[in-house]
Amino acid sequence: MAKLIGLTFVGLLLALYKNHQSSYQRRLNALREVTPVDLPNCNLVKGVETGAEDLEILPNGLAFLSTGLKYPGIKSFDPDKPGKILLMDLNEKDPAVLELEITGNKLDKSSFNPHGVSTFTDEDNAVYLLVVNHPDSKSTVEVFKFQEEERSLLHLKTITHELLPSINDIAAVGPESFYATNDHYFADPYLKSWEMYLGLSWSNVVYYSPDKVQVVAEGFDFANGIGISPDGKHVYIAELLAHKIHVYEKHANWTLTPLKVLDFDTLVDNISVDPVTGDLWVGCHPNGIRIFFYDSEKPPGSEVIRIQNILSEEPKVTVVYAENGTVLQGTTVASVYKGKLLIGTVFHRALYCDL
Ligand SMILES: *[C@@H]1O[C@H](CO)[C@@H](O)[C@H](O)[C@H]1NC(C)=O
Ligand SMILES: *[C@@H]1O[C@H](CO)[C@@H](O)[C@H](O)[C@H]1NC(C)=O
Ligand SMILES: CC(=O)N[C@H]1CO[C@H](CO)[C@@H](O)[C@@H]1O
Repeated sequence: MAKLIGLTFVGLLLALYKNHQSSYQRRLNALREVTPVDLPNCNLVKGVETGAEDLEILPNGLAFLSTGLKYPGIKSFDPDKPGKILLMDLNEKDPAVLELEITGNKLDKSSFNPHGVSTFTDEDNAVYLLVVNHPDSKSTVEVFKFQEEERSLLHLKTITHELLPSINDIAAVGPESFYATNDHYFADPYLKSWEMYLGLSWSNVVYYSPDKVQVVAEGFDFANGIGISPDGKHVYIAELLAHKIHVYEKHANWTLTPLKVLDFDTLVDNISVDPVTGDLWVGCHPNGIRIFFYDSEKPPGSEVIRIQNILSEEPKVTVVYAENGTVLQGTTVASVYKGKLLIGTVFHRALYCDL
């Protein structure tokens, strides 16, 4: 009898394991292969070799790129060098990148580890760059003022908060206020492995301002990119391991209510909203195993999708670019400017194409 119970117990554990194993494979989209989709005139951006995890393009064509991210368990081609913020002028014919010098004396540049970036432009046209930073595995948001003439960033402030333990991405709504997605990577990579493996969906979204900080959405299987519609009425959140994009209604008091959810066959990372058309451009990982377990023989591929009319009954979803990793590995973000597409990656290169 005892033996039977023992065997049943082992059987149960095996079934549980198998169940998790298959759900894990499904969440990571482990079996997906990429069908290539090409774009004309693609060029790798010179000077980007260690990632452009996030980027944002200002309406005047100046683009900020964060490079050199060190992320627990994820590949880095230069793990000993601090990260940087790069500037690219998309009005130039063959734009190159320039490292923005950081001025001010409160930021430790040797441990600078930039991740998500977001800009806010005030009524006097001053541009603030908010950067998620992970110095020594902590999570902070650094506020910079962009000095366009000097091509530098003046560091103004470091923001930390107990509700922001492990920030991934931010969407600025003021010089010191933003929505942020929290994953658990930096808070506790070990716990994160279990959370990821078991699909515990502990990830959330927090609204931060100097007077109020609150959780505005939760229960995500790895909340990643976040974006705001041009009219400021909707917030889009990418749920990486559930392959979903959530649309929320944004209220005057900054709370969010769920409106609709879109499903994809790819791991959706960062969302960039075209300020002119309102289209969403999403950098995606077609196969998550390859991004989380790097193998140079089977590198992670790249995929960029565009979503048009997201609020309508039938949004139009187009795969605009897809590639198996020979050219571009691990795309996280894509953004448009005047008929061109700039594509960034976690730890690899950046690609600039005609649309
Ligand atoms: C925020 O505004 C929404 C919409 O008006 C309302 O339903 C909600 O109760 C408000 N929440 C708080 C905490 O004030
Ligand atoms: C990726 O695609 C290219 C061109 O289609 C092909 O030559 C290459 O073998 C593929 N690589 C992998 C790792 O599948
Ligand atoms: C290009 C682009 O829009 N990137 C966005 C990635 O996501 C963060 C917020 O989650 C935005 O701040 C970036 O602008």
